[in-house]
Amino acid sequence: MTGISRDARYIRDNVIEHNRFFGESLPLIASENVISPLQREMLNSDFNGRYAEGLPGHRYYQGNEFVDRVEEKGMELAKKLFGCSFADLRPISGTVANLAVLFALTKPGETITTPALSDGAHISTAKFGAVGVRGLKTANYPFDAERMTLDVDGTAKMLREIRPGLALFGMSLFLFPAPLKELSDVFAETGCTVWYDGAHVLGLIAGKQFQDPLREGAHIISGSTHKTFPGPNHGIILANPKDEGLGKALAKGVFPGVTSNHHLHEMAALCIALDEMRRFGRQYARQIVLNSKALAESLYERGFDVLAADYGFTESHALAVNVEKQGGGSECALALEKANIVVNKNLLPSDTSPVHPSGLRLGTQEVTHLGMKKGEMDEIASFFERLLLKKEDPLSVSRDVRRFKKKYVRLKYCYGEGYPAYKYERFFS
Ligand code: DSN
Repeated sequence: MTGISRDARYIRDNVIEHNRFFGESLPLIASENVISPLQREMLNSDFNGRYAEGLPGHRYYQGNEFVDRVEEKGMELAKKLFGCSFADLRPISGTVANLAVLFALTKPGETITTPALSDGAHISTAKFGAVGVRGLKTANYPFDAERMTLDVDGTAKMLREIRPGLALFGMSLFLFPAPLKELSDVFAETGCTVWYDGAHVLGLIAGKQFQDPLREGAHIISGSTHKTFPGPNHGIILANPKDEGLGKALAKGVFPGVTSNHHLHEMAALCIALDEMRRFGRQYARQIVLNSKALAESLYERGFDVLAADYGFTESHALAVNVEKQGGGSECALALEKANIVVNKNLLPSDTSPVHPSGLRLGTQEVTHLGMKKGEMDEIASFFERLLLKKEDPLSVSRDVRRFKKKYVRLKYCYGEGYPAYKYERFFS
């Protein structure tokens, strides 16, 4: 076999180093996760190199017999898991899913209502993100920063005044359920289509440990499939369309709207993830929420300014900490990385600079996937305390983090439980 080039070796070495780094670190970014060995097998299949534009049974290429079977099974699994009549597994990311919804349901120049970026909305709802690409205007809901959720009365008033065709809910800093039930009368009165960006909480919804948007007033859920939902990097749209036209419009928004091919290897891995969540989802999602509450409590007791302290901190996988007094989000995130703790800086309500925000956002979905429970959350909080409050040297904290992490590098809540989560498989020596 021909040896690989220096450049190829350089690339591979860096990927191997990345795997090693994550294997030795505490992954606490609220939008990430690791996947099961069976999903990895799908990613490594010949589906990667193929095209299947269109929907099962209505493709533009030959060679799709088995792809069609897989995608049909996945759509069936998604409909059952989320209790809906429409499932599209073709968006190749959460943002692409959002673009597809926007292409299906809006026209340039219209106004949609959304949460504000600084209150935790996703970048695709901003003018310089997907809604801007679609040429839309946005109006932001009023927010209750104490409770870290929308101000229900203010939002109701705003929806009555603006009467948007499309009202978007859902966040990237998603601590508490969106008040859909509370607003359902207003939705009916104004006739808006209610769209829920569930990227962050999709696994919690699948595991029945958060709100159930499609039963609370939402018509559409979009999302990525790799956060609390422990699947491949991909996207999904789920809906209970008000009429047949809505399902058709959504499907057309995806293809030919904003995708051509839909990354079939990821789609196959997503189908496995849907099945894994049917089997393991409840237990997994329950532990994620228990862990985020425990981590928030332990950080708070150690002296951190964890948001929404009077309201139980969080009901999701995520929590937010104001670290202004410890030097701000950027500085703290960098210090944590030196200690092998991976988090991201985050805008908090009233912040204006995304480069120097005052917050850190933490998520427990990946450490939960690795088998951690309440006791481990306390241990993690103690690393934060040593580093950010007691200002201990990052390298000495890092030594203890790496020692601690050695026990948590194998997957739970999936087929192949116990498989090494950060394993790198070599094909060349
Ligand atoms: N950028 C992701 C997040 O961290 O929330 C969402 O796409």
